[in-house]
Amino acid sequence: MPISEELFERACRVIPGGVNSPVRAFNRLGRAPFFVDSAKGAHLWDVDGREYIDYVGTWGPAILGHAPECVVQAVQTAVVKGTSFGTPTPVEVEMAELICQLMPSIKKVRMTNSGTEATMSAVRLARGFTGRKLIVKFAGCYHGHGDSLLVAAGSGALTHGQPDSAGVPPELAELTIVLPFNDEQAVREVFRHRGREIAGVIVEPYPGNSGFYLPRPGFLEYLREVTAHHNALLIFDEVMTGFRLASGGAQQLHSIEPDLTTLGKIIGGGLPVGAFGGREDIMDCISPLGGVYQAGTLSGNPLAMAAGVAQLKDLVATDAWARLESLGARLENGMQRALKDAKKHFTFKRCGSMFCLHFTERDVVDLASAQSADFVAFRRYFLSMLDQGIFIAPSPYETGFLSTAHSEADVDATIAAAERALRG
Ligand code: HOZ
Repeated sequence: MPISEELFERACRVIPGGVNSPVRAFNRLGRAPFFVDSAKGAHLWDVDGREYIDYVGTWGPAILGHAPECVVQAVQTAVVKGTSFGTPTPVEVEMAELICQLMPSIKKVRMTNSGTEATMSAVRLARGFTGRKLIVKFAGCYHGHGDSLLVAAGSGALTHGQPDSAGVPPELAELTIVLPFNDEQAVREVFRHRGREIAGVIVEPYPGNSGFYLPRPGFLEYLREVTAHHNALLIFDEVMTGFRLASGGAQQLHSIEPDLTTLGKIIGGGLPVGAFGGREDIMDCISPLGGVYQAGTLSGNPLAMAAGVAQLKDLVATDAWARLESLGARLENGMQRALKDAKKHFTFKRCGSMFCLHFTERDVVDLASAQSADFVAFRRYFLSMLDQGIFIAPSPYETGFLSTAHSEADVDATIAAAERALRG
């Protein structure tokens, strides 16, 4: 029996579903997940010695690929000085300054240990600052697993059929208004009726948790306008897009200044991390300056900060975004060609290094269109790609990630594998 299968059997006995996060399960795909032994650059090796070109990229953080030299060195240097102190360290200041410099809408930033903590805290802060209760989110967007945001959620919650999680009291869920992404009219209506009760709108500016798709021209700009008009806060969840779509994230692409931004993934270089930041008057409402409480023993952890600072500095120094765009364009062209050759009219969406092949002929602009995808076709494609040594997320509702470590040869091999998978 392959070692992965043995491990999975053992894991299932002691870990719910055998995994420490539901997105890692291959449940609906009829196979056990593989267990990783090691990773370097754009490649993963499993415990059975199989090699994969990786497009999961640890769900976003690995923008320089796995174990990049700069991150490994930074962590090695930091670890011998101690792993956590529960008191401030210089590298936390460096990280905060770097974030504020790269994302000018952020005047002050607080570090957390995960994206979930960041979004949960941003929502509490929006409520504390405005004195209002309602939060608006968009169907299929995933903002971590805080109670207020596990309503019509994407990612693993959607994949496993639990977009509205059990255990979230209805009284709390009622405070979250869910609207279709890209539907300006729906946003207008809700603000017309309940504008004075809305603390904030939280949005993934480029949704990446019900597959990946793009905002219609003007949609994000409208969110900025309507929230400002009603004194509600605009929260950009840039956990996935931050420092990935551009040095200043999606907000830079649209020249929008959200009131608050949530971050994670890339800023930890693969170590556990999150952050939320924004306008100074809002951020100063957080304890110990203000009455909104938020805390964490390991927040601003020196290893995570060292890794994240090293990764961010390398991205800037190498202008990684130009390289990512060129790889992304190569992949997109090749995939469109492969689709055409296979006479499949599926929808391919991409921005920079984020992409998704939707197994539907409809244009994908929101959750409903993403859900029109053919799951059986996805499953066939996923298994064929895996068998050919290409690892994409085990769900049609996730995003593919390129890294600067992917080579043109990796991308071309992926396109060739996709051609075979689509024909099969
Ligand atoms: N935000 C991640 C991708 N959708 C989810 C990662 C996880 O839940 O483990």
